[in-house]
Amino acid sequence: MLGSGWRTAAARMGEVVAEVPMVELGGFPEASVAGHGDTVRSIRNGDRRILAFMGRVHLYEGHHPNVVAHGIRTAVRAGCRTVVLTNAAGGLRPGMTAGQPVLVSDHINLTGHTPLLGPNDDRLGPRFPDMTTAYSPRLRALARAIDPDLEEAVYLGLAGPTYETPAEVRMVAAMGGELVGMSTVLEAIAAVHAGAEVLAVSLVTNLAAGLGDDALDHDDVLAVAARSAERMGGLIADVVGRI
Ligand code: 8IG
Repeated sequence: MLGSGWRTAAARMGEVVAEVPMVELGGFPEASVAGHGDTVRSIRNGDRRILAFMGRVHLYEGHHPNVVAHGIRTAVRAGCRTVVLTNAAGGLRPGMTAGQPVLVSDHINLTGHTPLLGPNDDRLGPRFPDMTTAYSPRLRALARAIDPDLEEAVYLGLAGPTYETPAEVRMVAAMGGELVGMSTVLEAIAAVHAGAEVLAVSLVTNLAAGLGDDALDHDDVLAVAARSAERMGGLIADVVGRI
């Protein structure tokens, strides 16, 4: 699932054998302005088959957590056993810099939501999923073997769409959040529930509000993401090729 700044990575994953608008698959929301025309690609990479979601649904767009998780559940039902989540995020840990990719080692879900409310469908997964190793240690080790400079950090997920106030940034840091963003945690929960192995990679596009010199601006975020696209594309394609 390719978030902001990561979409060009799909071009390096292999041969595209099909590309379908998500809305045509059913269960996905009508294209919003932001997510206009997002597609899913079926990619062949040697013996592997990759489903690349060229964009995602966010909670802040007003969608139910089950809609946010729908792509993950669709992929797992289609046979995917590994879920790779990418995102852009704010960095809190001292020393982090814009343009740096970071492996997510764990998360704190402060969105106030989960895609697991309601009766549990035992065919999909357990009522009380274990989250001890939600972000696969095996896949993180594999990614670090490819790029030894990769750091790991705890991702704290908020609903957004506002960036944090300075007081909220202090709260996030006090709670142990080292990356902060508006995606990923609900998808990771749905993937773990469904029995998939999860790898998540954040692209630090900005230092969290108040930690950098400037006010946060979405265009700056996109500019950093665009500059990092090449490295991110290579990284994710290499990882996916070796899973
Ligand atoms: I890119 O600083 C990106 N997404 N919540 N805070 C939150 N989400 C983000 C940020 C950030 N940067």
